[in-house]
Amino acid sequence: MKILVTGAVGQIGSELTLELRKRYGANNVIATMHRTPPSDELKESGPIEKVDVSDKEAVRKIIKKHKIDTIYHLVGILSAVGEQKPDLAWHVNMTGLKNVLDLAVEYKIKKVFWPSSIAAFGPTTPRVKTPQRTVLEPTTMYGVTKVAGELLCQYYFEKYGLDVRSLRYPGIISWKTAPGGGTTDYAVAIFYEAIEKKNYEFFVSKNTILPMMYMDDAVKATCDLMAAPAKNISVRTSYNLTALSFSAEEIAKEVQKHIPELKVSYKPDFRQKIADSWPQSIDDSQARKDWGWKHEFTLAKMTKDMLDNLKAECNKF
Ligand code: AKB
Repeated sequence: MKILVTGAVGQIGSELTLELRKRYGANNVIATMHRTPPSDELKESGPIEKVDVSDKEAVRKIIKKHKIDTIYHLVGILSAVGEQKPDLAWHVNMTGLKNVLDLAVEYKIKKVFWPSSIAAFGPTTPRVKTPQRTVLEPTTMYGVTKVAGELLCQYYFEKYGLDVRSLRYPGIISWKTAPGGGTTDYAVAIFYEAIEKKNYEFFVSKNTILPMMYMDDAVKATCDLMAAPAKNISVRTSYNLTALSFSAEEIAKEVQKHIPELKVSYKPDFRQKIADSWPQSIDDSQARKDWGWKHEFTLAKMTKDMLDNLKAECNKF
């Protein structure tokens, strides 16, 4: 197997790439990035290349050079940045995906993974236990690119038989690489600020509830989906996926069990409107039925693991 990972320096890419190198051999996983420099761990653990995914010929060169047969296309502009730079979000998210899908057909790539998000849903979607098949009327540019991307993936599967698989990730919480420009970022930022400043100001209200997941579970879900037999994959747009749902106040209280001095306040900004347009909880029973999805991390277990790892990182310096 020769795997190409685009966006390998991002929040999910930085951890998924290392897991893929562990599973399939370091030299078989080509990590690519555009402007952000790779971490030492990524650079030293296997091959890396620089590429702008909106440049189709540049992506083609890498596919040919490394005889790629599997692609994890993770590059994407997230919701908050997407609202500030909608043209950029459309360009990166849509042109990048279309290039990858076209090249995948041309070079007979065996499997493609592409992440969708809870951002594919909007204010007209049922917000509690959101079903797999439901109204998709997002009000962010990021969400628009996710719905269009999901339909494009399904189209390439139906028309060309391309084995493309996708997950609608909830907010992902992790300690290795901070997320960049999302609405769910507060659920990560609170951990950093709790350790460094003992003070955190949420940019959403305390009652804001969103679906979330720890990175270990997100990486496991991605690997499990990609390893599942094609006959089990009944959803070719994108699978609903979830682990936890909690309010901003609930995560603050959980962190305060470990750091009682932590003070929190709430000052909602433009991201509140985005959060309010997304579901509070997700029905992911189709993923659980089709390919055996099962999450492991509870809010308590995740909080402890996050704090242990972040504190250990801080002690290194
Ligand atoms: C964001 O907040 O934009 C992302 C997402 C839910 O897709 N974390």
